[in-house]
Amino acid sequence: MTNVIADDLDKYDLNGDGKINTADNTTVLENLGPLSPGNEASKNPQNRKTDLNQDGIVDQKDRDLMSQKLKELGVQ
Ligand SMILES: [Ca+2]
Ligand SMILES: [Ca+2]
Repeated sequence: MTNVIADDLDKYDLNGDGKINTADNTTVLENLGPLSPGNEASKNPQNRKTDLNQDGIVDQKDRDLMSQKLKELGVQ
């Protein structure tokens, strides 16, 4: 078992299942795109969470953050 600190879970557990794994990485991929007020996806809190660096768009930078965290946790 990996020890996941609460802060990490809060930030990286995008689907809310209590684990950080490839499913959360998939959630990032599914939500790629801008989170502008006019964007339907931005109305979903989970989609906003997917913007890990909070810059208003889900893109490669957020994918990198997720990959980095998965690597840190030893998740394949
Ligand atoms: Ca999860
Ligand atoms: Ca982002």
